[in-house]
Amino acid sequence: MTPKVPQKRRAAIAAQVEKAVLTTPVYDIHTHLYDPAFGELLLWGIDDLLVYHYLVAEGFRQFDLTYEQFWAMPKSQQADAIWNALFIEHSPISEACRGVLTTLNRLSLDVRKRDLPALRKWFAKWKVADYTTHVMDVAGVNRICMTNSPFDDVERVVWERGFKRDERFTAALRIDPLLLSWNDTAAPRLRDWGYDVTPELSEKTASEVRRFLADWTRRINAQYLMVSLPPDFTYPGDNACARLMETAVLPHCREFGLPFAMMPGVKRAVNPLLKLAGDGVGLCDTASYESLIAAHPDNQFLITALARENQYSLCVAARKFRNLHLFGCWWFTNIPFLIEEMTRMRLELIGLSVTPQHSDARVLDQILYKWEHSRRIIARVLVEKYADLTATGWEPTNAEIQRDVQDLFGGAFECFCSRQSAREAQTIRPTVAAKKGNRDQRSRTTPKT
Ligand code: RAT
Ligand code: ZN
Repeated sequence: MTPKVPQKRRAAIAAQVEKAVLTTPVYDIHTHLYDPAFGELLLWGIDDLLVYHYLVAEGFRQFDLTYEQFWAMPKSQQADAIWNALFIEHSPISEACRGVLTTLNRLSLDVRKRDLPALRKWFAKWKVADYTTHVMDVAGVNRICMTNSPFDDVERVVWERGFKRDERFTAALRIDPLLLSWNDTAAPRLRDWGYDVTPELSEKTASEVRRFLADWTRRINAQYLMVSLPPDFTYPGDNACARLMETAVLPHCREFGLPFAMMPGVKRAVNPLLKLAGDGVGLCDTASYESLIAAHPDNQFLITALARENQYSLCVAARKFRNLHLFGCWWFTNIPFLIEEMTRMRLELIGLSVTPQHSDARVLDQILYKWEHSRRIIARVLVEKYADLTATGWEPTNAEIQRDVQDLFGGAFECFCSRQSAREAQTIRPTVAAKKGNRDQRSRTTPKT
């Protein structure tokens, strides 16, 4: 039997791990936040916290209001309704409710008074630029990856106009309509924007889609491409999604040295009356993802799946494919019970080659609670793991613990992304230096101010 770790030694490990986990800055690799230059697209403050779609779904379980009545209200009234239903009339114990309270607590606001007007007054004093810095400092988040869709009309014009980038905000090119609504949305839009595509996926069309992806990759300096996928996605398959992946998206990712992030398992609009809050979950077919990854060994894939039941087979897939990196506890899995289970399972099956969490924040302030809650769980699991090592006589040093935590909070992700670049340098271009030149050129071509 492995010897037990003395209580004192365990307490010392816990102190070291907690310090590292609570103080190491995070690169938040998937959010719906925006560089402040996007103005109103960057949501923040108490009303946006309260009308978060996770809370809207919970609110409707308590409201007497009809869907129409709720959606007809201005934002502040919707926030009042959610506050009353979920915080005043019932104790706010769900993860999304608790999140609002952790957020306020991290901002040093007194939540005991249950005084929504006073909270609104406090937020009204802030200017967005200062508030962004304040929130990022308190949350210990130093970089935030946005989700950027050329198909979003409000967002697209900001990119086309050009602006001075805030270096703390990186970009990810989101392409759901391209892969999931080719005929109805993407093909006509691309044609409007001057790309010579046809609904049939000819060679010419694939090359025009690649031109579109190249333009947007350069314009936003994308760090990766991403898509959310329905449970019934299959590969190989004779569908537009799989064919566009093969003929345009994956060749593009190889050319630019970028990973392709897939988020499987979302059933869009299960209840359309709930709008953004109306999406559901379904099991994905892990074998399809294995086939896709196996067929493209020169691509790097990031995956976060929505269904709890897919997490185990994906961990096993990650053991088989070095070009697959798992990340985050996405959306409905972002609750303490599942974060703990998933983190423990991932660390036990794939060690530290994983990014255990992303925030998916839609409101800036949410990074305060999402990271606070996850950090505590990650620390708890790590303490257990290091204690197990100590029991064998392998004493983890402070420096080793620090290194490991940095990997979990963005280091492993960046290393994974740069591996794609290195591979590209070997297979497509002659030297790493040439690749670096390509990256520099990409940043240079990002439109300025
Ligand atoms: O978590 C969420 O806010 C969802 O609405 C989705 O946006 C999801 O994260 C996604 O990226 O599709
Ligand atoms: Zn998201």
